[in-house]
Amino acid sequence: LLISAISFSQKGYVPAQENLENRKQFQDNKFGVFIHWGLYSMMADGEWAMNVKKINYSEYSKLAGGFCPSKFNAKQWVADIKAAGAKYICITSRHHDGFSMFDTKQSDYNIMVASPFKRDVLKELADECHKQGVKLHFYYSLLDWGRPDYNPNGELIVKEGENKKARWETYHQFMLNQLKELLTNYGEIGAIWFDGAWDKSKSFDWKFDEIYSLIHLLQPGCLIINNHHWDALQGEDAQAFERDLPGQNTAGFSAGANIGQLPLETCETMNDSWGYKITDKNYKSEKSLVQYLVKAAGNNANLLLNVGPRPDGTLPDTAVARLKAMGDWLKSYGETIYGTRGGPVGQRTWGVTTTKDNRVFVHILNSQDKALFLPLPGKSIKSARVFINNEPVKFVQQREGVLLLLDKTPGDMDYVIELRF
Ligand code: JFZ
Repeated sequence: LLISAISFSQKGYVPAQENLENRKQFQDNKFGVFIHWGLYSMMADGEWAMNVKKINYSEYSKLAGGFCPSKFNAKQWVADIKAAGAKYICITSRHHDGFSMFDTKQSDYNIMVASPFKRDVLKELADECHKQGVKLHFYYSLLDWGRPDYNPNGELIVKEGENKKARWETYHQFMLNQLKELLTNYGEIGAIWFDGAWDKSKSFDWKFDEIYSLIHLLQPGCLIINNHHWDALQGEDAQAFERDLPGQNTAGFSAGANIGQLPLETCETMNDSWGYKITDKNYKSEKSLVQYLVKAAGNNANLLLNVGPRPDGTLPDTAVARLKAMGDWLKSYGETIYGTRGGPVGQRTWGVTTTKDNRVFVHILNSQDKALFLPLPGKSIKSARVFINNEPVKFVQQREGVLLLLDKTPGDMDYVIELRF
């Protein structure tokens, strides 16, 4: 396949049958684990360390010579992530620092050539994911702090005068070549998750048409997700919301994004960092993580929850403990999350609802009231029960909805009432 020969466009993009099936499965899966792992993990100060600390690029790249995550064990990672109840993994194939965590022929700045480790961790992870039935997504940065042909805005990387020599074409070709490798050498890939488009103005031409065409040509089922914070573009298969539930904009990233028709995904950190940060102990509680997953589901979105592995290749203990806790909760309550869609009642201060077939799950996350009115005009309810023990819940059917009368004040992490219609 000659990439240079690809010129067709995504205008009028019609997703292939397997793409539509993957979109449905993606939505059914509801919960994925995000992994930010790279040279920056060695600095233990987040994935932006080079930029934040204004480290010269050639100095930073020397980290590769010491990157030897001898405790990396793909089997263990996938087992821990499965135990969390997560159904997919999205891992950084190459972050903004430009270091490729896979066997690429497009640059020597990669784990096989520049590090003493010389193991293709993405390949090991891909094989293990396929073995254990977990979908694998690749994060791919559009922005590169090191390549002069990316023409970064940051003067700290590009020497004076070098900007002028930047040739965007070679960078674009480099990305196409790497994406071809990622979609050829690692079996079935669930999604490519782009990031970094926000580095340029909205009018900048990334030639997504060509990039997306290549991906859909190589793997028509592969979902394209782009964390650009705008409305979805032609050719994309799902819409990402960074550190916010769809429709919210508390992190200030998603102001330009309306909720579209595509599957939705919210990504969030488990502590306050994406890449490993040794001082960051600010882990969200088990309760707030479970509740965030529930709220995402209630808002018809997936949760992509991040962990930042240590430079030795292991997941931080607290992260593993939190994943385990979520998995334990999902063992009991997964039925009210997996395979559901958000609604019919939108998010309220007391919680959210999810739906599957003729059932509605009322997730009471925060309420001291024994009475709860659900606006469900025109719907008549057959039964209401406490999900976990099937005990009947009294209800009063009204024209505009149903009034639930609980025996006790809901106090759990998530008190779930199942309604049948
Ligand atoms: C991006 C990355 O920069 C970050 O390192 C991480 O990978 C995260 C998942 O995605 O985060 C952003 C995205 C957007 C902006 C800043 C950071 N922005 O719009 O300024």
